Amino acid sequence: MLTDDQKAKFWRDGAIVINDVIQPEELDRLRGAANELSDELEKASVDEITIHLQELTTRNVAFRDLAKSPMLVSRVASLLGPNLQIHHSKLGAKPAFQGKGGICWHQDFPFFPHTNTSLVAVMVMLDDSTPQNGCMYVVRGSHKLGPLDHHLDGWFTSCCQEALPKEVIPEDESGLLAVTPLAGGISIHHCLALHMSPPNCTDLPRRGLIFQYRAADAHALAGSLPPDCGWQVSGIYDGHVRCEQAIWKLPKKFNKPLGVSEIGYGQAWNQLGAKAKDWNPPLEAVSKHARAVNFALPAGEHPSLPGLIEKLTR
Ligand SMILES: O=C(O)CCC(=O)C(=O)O
Repeated sequence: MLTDDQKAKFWRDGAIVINDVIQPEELDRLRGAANELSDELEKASVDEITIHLQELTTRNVAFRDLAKSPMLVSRVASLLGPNLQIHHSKLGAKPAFQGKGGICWHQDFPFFPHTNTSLVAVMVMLDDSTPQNGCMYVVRGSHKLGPLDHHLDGWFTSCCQEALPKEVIPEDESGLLAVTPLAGGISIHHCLALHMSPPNCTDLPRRGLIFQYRAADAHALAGSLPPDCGWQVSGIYDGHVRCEQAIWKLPKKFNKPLGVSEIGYGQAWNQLGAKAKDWNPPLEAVSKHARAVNFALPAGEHPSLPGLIEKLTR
């Protein structure tokens, strides 16, 4: 369970850090399980970029046990209620030393919109997370902004493209929460928290196990789902869908020619009958939202904290 103070901090900032959650023997077991994935990480070029190796709960029973453990689930239940499912899970591995692996400013929700925003990610650190090795930074309070646009020229970019309202731009570094759990600690961040992480500038990798939880009444607006999506880790699923009154943009993934799987998460999003598809103007013509701002990180750069804030203001 979270304390009242932890809950208040989470709902104020959009994220919290809790140390000493995983006992040393369990941490060894999880590191051993993660080491077994090193070939896969290498195949995925972990020396070059941060790899998010998906389907973590299917890869080792140690990860499955952890996802369902009261250590994590009871804390998430303090925020989202007792009926909880996994949406997806992954190993996040940031490359060592070479100043690589930066992740631009983004929210998680626009990647996988649901009927409501009762989703949080728990990151369990296998290594200490520090500013030097590319810890996550969250714009405090940004989860209250609602979903921001991550599209450019009609295509989903993975990076927030929207200028923030003035009142939300941090005046100084205190407006950013550095998410720095030590190994065995966890962070929990809200699906709308605007966050990024700079490159790793140490000679050691930085690994975290990421579990995306959702309230059981949050339904994904998607037609194809991660393999562990919908796994009930606590409470019940009673068939109700809770819909928040708001406007979500569906991520139009990857710049492929129209008609060749332009919708990355399946066809349930399709709202066009066979004839209307021919009669309508091309999708680009109606969904183009080019913005002046792109929060992507230049490759190889380890920006200062004022530099990170500047990226939110441009
Ligand atoms: O690994 C990190 O530092 C950031 C992870 C992240 O941004 C995410 O999972 O959405």
